[in-house]
Amino acid sequence: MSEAGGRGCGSPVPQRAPWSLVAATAAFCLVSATSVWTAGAEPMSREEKQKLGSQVLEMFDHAYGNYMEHAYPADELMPLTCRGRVRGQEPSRGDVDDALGKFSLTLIDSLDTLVVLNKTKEFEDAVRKVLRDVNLDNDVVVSVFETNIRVLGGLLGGHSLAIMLKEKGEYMQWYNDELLQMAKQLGYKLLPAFNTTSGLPYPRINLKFGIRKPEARTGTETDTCTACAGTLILEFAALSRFTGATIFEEYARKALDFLWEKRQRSSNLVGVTINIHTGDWVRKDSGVGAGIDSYYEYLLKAYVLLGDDSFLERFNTHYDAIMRYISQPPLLLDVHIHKPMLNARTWMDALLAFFPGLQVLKGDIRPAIETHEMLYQVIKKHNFLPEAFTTDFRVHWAQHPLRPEFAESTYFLYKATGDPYYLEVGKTLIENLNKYARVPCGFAAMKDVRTGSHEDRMDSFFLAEMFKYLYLLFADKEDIIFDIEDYIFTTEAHLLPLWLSTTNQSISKKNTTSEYTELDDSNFDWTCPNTQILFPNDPLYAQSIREPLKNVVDKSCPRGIIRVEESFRSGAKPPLRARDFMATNPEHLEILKKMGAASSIDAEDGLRFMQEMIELSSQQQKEQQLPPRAVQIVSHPFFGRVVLTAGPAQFGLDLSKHKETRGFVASSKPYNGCSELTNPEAVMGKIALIQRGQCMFAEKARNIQNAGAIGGIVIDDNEGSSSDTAPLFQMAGDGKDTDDIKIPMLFLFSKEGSIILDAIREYEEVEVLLSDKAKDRDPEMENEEQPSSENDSQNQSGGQISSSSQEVDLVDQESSEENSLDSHPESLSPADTDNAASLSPSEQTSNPTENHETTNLNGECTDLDNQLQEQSETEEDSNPNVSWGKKVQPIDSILADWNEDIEAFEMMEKDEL
Ligand code: DMJ
Repeated sequence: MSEAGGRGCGSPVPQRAPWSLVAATAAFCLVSATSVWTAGAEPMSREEKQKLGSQVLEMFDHAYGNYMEHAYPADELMPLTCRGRVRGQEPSRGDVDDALGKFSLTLIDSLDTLVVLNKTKEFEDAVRKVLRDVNLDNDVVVSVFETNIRVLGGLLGGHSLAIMLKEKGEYMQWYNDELLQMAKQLGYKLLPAFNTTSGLPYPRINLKFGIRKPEARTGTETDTCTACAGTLILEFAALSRFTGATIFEEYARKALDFLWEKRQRSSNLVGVTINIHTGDWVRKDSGVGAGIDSYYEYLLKAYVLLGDDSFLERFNTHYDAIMRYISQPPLLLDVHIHKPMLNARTWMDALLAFFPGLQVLKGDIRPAIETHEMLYQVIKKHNFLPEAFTTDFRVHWAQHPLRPEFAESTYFLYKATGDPYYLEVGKTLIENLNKYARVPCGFAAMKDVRTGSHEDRMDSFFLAEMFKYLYLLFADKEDIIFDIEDYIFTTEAHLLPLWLSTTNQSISKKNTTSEYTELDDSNFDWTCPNTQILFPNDPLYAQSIREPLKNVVDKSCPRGIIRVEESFRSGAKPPLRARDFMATNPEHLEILKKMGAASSIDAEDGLRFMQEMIELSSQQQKEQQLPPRAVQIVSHPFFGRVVLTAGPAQFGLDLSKHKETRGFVASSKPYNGCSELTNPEAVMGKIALIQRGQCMFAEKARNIQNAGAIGGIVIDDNEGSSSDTAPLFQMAGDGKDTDDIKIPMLFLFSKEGSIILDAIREYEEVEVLLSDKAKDRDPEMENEEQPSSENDSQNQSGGQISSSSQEVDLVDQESSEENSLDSHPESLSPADTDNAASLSPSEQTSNPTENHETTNLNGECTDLDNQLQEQSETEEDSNPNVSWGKKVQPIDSILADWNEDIEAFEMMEKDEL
C-alpha cells in the first residue's frame, strides 16, 4: 500500500487515502461496492464470469496473435488485408497517422495488458522484442500527445510490471531497467516540443530532428488541443520519479499551470484548442469529450498519484463548472466558455464515454450511472457507440474505431456499485465485438455502424485498453497475478505504481503558482461522499436511476429542448430555433432583426440560430444523399465477417427498400463493362465486377444486366483509393431515364475491391451479399465449410433479385453530358458516409416520430415538444424538397447580413476573455 499524500477518504481527519482502493478501481472515494450492492440485477455466477473472462482472453489472442503474425514490426495491423500499416506505404489518413512512429506501436501499447491477462511468458518475449527491434530515432513526425500516452506510457507500464515480476522471483530475472532507459530516451526526444514561451508543447515533433531543424518538417503549428497539452503529467512525473531526472515532471507541470491560468475566469471552463504562443483560446467551445477529455482526467489522477492538493483544487473547480453547465443529465453537451448557458453543439462525441468512469473516481455516482445508461441505450441501438450522435440520438458520425471508453466506465461503475447489471453490459460488449467487428485477421473498426461495414484498421488502444478493462471486469482478485489496486491507470490504461508518490518527490511543489494557494477552498470536497447518500438504504438505487432512461433513445425529443422548456415554463417566449424558421413568416423575420442587437440574451439566441442554420443546412444537404451500402463476403473462409463500405447508385434496385441480393462474383469482359459483354455465360446469374472508367455507370449497368448479371460492383480504377481516405460518393445516372436498370449496383474503392479480387484469386468462388446493412452472421453461415455451387446459389432466394417489386427510386439528377469525355465520365455525387442525418428512407419512415420525439424522465413528451414535432413533421412530410428549398435558400443572405453582428459578438468574446 502506498504512502501517497493528499486528502482522500476518511473524513474528518485528513489522513492518508486508502490507496489500495485508489488504483484498482481508480475509485479513490469509493468503498468496495460489492458490499454496497445487495439486490437488483441477477448476480452472475463465478462460472459465468470465468467463461466471459476466458472469452476475453481468446479474443485478445486473436487480435494480438494476428498483429504479431501479419503486422509486426509495423505499428498497427490492417485486419481486412492482413498486413501491417507502415506509414508512408499507405495513403495518408491525416492526423490519425501521427500516432504511427515506426516504433511497433501496438506491441509497446500491449505490454502491460499481457501481464494483466496473466500472459507472463508472452510478456517476457514481447519485452525482448521491444528491446531488440524498436528504434525511437526514426525520421518521422509524430503527435506528442499520442507518443506520450501510448509509447512512453506503454514503456513505463511495461517497466512497472517488469520490476514487479522480477521482484516476485520467477519471471524477468534478467531485466535491468532496459524499458525505463528507452522511456528516458523517448522523454528526452519529446522535450524540444516544450520550447515555447507558454510552456505548452508543440503538437508534433520529429523523432529524429526535433522541432527546429529544417529537416524536422514541423514546428510551424500555432495551436494545440487542451488534452494534447494537459495529458502529460502522469507519464512525465512517473519518468522523473523512476529515473530521478526532474525535468520531465517540471515541464508537464508548467504546461498544466499555464492551462489553469488561461481557464475562462467566470465559467472556469477551458476551450478545445489554444494558441501555444499567445495562450489565446482558438476554439472556445468546451465539453468533456474530444480535445479536452484527458486534461480533466489527469488533474484528478495527478492528485491521486502525486498527492498534490493543487491538482484536486483545480479538478474540483472545473468539475463544478462541468456539472453546472455541460452536464444536462443524462447528456453532456458542449457549451461556450464565455457564455456557458449557450450550447455549442447539438451532438456528443464518443470520447466522452470515459467521463462516467472519471465521475466514479471523483465519487459522483448518480450522474455517472445516468450518462452511462444513456450511452448504453445508444449502443444497444447501433451495436457500438458511433463517433458522434445527436442529442436526439441519431448517428452524426457513423464510424467506430473500437474505442474502449465505454468499457472503461462500465468497469469502474461495476467496481463502485458491485451491480451485476454492469457485468451484463460487459457481456453485450463482448458479443457485439465478436459478432460485428471480428474478422479472420483480427478485429476491424466499424466504418459505419449503420451498415455494419468495416475499416481496415485496428488501433493499438484496442489492445492497450479494451481487453484490460473487459478482463478486469470479470476477474476476481485471484485471477490477476498482482494486486491491481497498487496501480493507477493512465488515459491509455497503462499501469503506474502508486508508490511513485513518495519517490523523488523533491520537485513536486516547485512550480505551483501563488494563485491557487490563495484560493478559497471552502467549497472543495476533501472527503468522500457518504455511501449512505450514494446508496440511500436502497439496494435498488442504481437501478432506480437507470430505469427512467431505458427508453431515452427510442423516445427522444428535439435537441436542446430541455433549456427551451425551461425558459418556456418560466414565462419567457421560447427563442426561435433554426429548424422552425420560415422566411415567409413576418414574426420570424422580426425576431431575426432583433437578434444580436437588443440584449445579450437576444445575441445569444442569434449566435445559436446561426450555428443551427449552418448545421441544419449541411445536414439537409446530406439528407438528400443516399447512405452508404455494404458488400459482405459470405463464402468460406469469410462467412460474412468482412463487410466492405460501398457507394450506392441513384439507379437500379434500391437496396434500402428490398431484401439483399446474394450471389457469386465474376469479372466481366471487357472489364470496364462499356460494351456488350463477351463472357455473358460467366456473369449470368452472378454479381458482375466491372472497373470504373471509360463510360457512364448506367451504361455499365445496362451491359451487365443484358448479360444476365443479378447485380454489379464497380471497382475504382484509381489504384490505392480506399473508403478510409476518400469520401464515398453515389453513382448517378446518365441524365436519361434509368428505369430500365433493375439490378442493384454498388461502388467499391480500389482497396476494398482488391479484397474481393484477392479472394477470387485465392478461393476461386466468392459469394457476396449486397445490402444496405450487413446481415447478422449466424452460425449456419459459418458452418458452411464449402462454398455452395454456382447452381445452388442461383436457386437460393437471395441468388436472384430478391424482391418481386421492381420499383426504382428515382432521384432528381442533373445531366452531365460534358463529363462524358472525361476518363471518368460517370456522374458522381457525394454520398453520406458520416452523417447520421441521412437515414435510409426505410429508417425514416419506419418510425416517423423517432427523430422528433423527446422524453422527459418519465418517457413522455411535453406539449411543447409535440407542437414542435408536429410542425417539423408537417413541413418535412408534405414535400421535403420544397421545405428544404424554403429553409436553405436564405442562409447565405442571412449570414451576410449578420456579418457585422458576428464581428460585434466576437469583440464581446475577446473583451470577456
Ligand atoms: C485512447 O488512446 C486514450 O484513451 C485517449 O485518451 C483518448 N482515447 C483513445 C481511445 O479512444
